[in-house]
Amino acid sequence: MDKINIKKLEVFGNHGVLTEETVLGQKFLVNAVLYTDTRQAGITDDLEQSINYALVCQFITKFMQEHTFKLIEAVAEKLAEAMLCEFNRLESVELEIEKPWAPIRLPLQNVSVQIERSWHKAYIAFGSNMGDKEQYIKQGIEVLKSTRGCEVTKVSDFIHTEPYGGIEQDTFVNGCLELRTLYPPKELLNILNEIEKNAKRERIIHWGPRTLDLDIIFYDHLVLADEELIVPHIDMQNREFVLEPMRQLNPYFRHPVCNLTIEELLNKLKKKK
Ligand code: PH2
Ligand code: MG
Ligand code: MG
Repeated sequence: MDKINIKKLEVFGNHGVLTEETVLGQKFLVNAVLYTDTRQAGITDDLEQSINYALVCQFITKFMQEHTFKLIEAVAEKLAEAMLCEFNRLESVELEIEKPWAPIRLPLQNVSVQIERSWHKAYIAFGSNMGDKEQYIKQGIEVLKSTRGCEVTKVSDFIHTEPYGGIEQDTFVNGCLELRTLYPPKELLNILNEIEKNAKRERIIHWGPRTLDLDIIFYDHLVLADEELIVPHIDMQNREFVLEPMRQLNPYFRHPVCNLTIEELLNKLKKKK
């Protein structure tokens, strides 16, 4: 992707572990790489089509003056999040916070922390088969929408499905949503678990009745498997109640392991039956 580079923006701030640092303040230098598509701005010569780097520099300066953190790690983390939420066209940011006057009583030239943070695209399947099923789902989606660092970009129709997996239980309402998120996979999982808990979800029977189930189906094209989380969802290719709503959202999304599109997976599953 294209980049806009900001080098050595000087900000006087009060970040530091030592009290003296938070009282007296010191010089910080910020390097930022803004990842954004500059093609349209390049063609039209229109600032509205890009990110105004003057505004970005003002934003960084104000943020670093109005907040106080002990660690430059925290300065970088919180500033990156704030920038990604503030500037619409900013897809990803590399941030380096330098502290050239770090008072460690040794002759160091410079010390800095450098991070990269991005928006990610995840697909979440939702399901409910207890109580007011649609209401539990709608409420869950509202909570996601109001979560900072999460934007719900698409929601499929709600479909009514028969229970899958051999446990006798009530019919389900199912669907999928597309999420733009700043959270890495496990933090996203924790957020979804928290929303399930707030919907009075109790984990009694594995695969049993639930007020609200929120499963990560895809996270970008990432492949991840450990005891806590498996992405893509390990059984999604066998579940029409996931593939059907996924087809509505993005039929040509390609499963990173099977290397088949949603549409191909769905056709394959339907043939099996
Ligand atoms: N979820 C399960 C088990 N079985 N069946 C349907 N129809 N819908 C579900 O969401 C579902 C299921 C475990 O997550
Ligand atoms: Mg599930
Ligand atoms: Mg689940």
